[in-house]
Amino acid sequence: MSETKKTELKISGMACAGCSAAVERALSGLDGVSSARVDLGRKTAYVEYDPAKLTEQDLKRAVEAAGYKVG
Ligand SMILES: [Cu+2]
Repeated sequence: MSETKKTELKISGMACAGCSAAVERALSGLDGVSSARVDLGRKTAYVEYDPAKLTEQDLKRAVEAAGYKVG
């Protein structure tokens, strides 16, 4: 059984549902992410991931690679 860690990332640069969908896709596409949901109104991504495969830094990098900023 792999362990799951939950985290919230504050994301800036999202303006519409297309942006939040892009961030969700970027996070969901990572190996080790079991769930990624973005709340556009709160500008927050809720992510569940396997800490044996990924770090929070990897999540942050994926969001930035999609063109948005974390923090
Ligand atoms: Cu947009």
